[in-house]
Amino acid sequence: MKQRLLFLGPPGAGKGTQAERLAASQGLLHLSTGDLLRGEVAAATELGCEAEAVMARGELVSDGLVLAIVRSRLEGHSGGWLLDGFPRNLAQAEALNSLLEDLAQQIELVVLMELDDDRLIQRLLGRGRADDNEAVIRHRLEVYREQTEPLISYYRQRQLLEPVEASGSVEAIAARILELTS
Ligand code: B4P
Repeated sequence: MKQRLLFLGPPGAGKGTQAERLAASQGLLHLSTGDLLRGEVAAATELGCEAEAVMARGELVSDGLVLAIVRSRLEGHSGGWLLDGFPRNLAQAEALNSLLEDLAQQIELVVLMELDDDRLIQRLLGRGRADDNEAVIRHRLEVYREQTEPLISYYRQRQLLEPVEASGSVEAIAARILELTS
């Protein structure tokens, strides 16, 4: 079983849903930068106050903030991990590479969850989080295309990328992912 994984994909593809499930069943540390940022917002920390307005607009929080969060969680953790929603641009991917070099660890698999825009929008409208109204969702999709999609060829070139069709039941998608990680 692969122990160091990234989940990549557009907003609403189900990264969080699948990551939580796989991490629990395989005993991996689940690091969702979205969840961690929402935790900071809820606790009204300095970082949370900085992140709140950016997230509400559907834009990406600054690389420095996100990196500090990821670094503090990965340092001192010796087991496997699953990064969900991070990296989200090339600068974050490069920063992750140097962090992993420092820790003498390597990514073993990048799971790309693929779903068409209509279904992404339907799912997110159904979820109804604070940043899930249609205008913000469309902006998040644009941000994904511009900033996150370049990571697909980045990880493909490194022969780490495995695409997964993210439609169907949660169980069916989980089974597809499990097969890739075994
Ligand atoms: P995230 O928290 O990462 O959330 P997401 O991409 O919108 O959703 P995800 O793909 O995880 O979908 P989910 O499982 O919830 O990002 C939120 C914001 O945080 C970003 O916009 C940004 O501002 C900030 N941020 C996060 N990471 C950052 C970073 N690295 N750098 C900078 N900023 C960062 O599923 C969505 C819905 O679909 C749910 O309602 C779920 O129940 C449903 N669903 C899941 N699977 C389904 C299925 N098979 N069938 C039907 N419905 C399904």
